[in-house]
Amino acid sequence: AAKNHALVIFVLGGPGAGKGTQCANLVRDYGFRHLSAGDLLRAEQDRPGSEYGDMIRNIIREGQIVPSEVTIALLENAMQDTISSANNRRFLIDGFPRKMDQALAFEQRVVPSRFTLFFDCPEETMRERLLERGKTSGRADDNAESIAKRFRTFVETSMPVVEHFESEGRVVKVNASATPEEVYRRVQEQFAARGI
Ligand code: UP5
Ligand code: MG
Repeated sequence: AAKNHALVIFVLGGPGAGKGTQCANLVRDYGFRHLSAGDLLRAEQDRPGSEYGDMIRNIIREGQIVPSEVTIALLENAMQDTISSANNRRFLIDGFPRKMDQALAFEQRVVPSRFTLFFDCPEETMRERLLERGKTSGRADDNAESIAKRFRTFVETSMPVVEHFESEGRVVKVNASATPEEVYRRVQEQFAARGI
């Protein structure tokens, strides 16, 4: 399938590390297509007639992880749409994989990633950003209680994915506690060093 020729970069980092913010910069300057697993799940949750709406809503509020089959199907559909419509085969997959089984299933069934761009940020900084955003975001998980659960899931379930890729030498780590402009400068430096 065409998707097997796609260039995929996983974008990981804790809740509020700045994944979405930096992906927007990369879309603007490098022509990547940005697929946020969280955005796709929120859209599916709100799609009239979706059989997964309530399940996704509850899992996101609890900071847990939606079953792989659902998320991978949404990502595959979105990739396929882009490939057939725009001939755009460079993808940033944001906020996925968050669990070892998802990482293995995606790379086996869809396409191996080139590398993982990992935004490293202290929890306290991420908490401040999310609480600030929560004043206006309308996201059901931008409250102190959900944020604490998201952090816990990140440490227990998602960091092992980063460590797995790191053990294979496939992680590009960027310190994400600086200003958005400075973080982006660091990202561009890393991309340039890899010929992207
Ligand atoms: N901001 C950004 N960068 C900044 C900087 N350098 N300095 C100061 N402020 C900065 O940024 C967050 C906020 O911080 C914004 O207000 C921004 O302006 C500011 P953002 O770029 O949105 O950070 P991001 O890392 O994208 O944060 P997000 O909240 O989206 O991360 P999550 O990983 O928590 O959310 P996601 O949408 O990926 O997932 C939500 C939930 O969906 C998960 O908890 C899970 O329940 C579910 N999910 C799955 O089950 N499976 C999946 O595969 C994916 C998601
Ligand atoms: Mg995001």
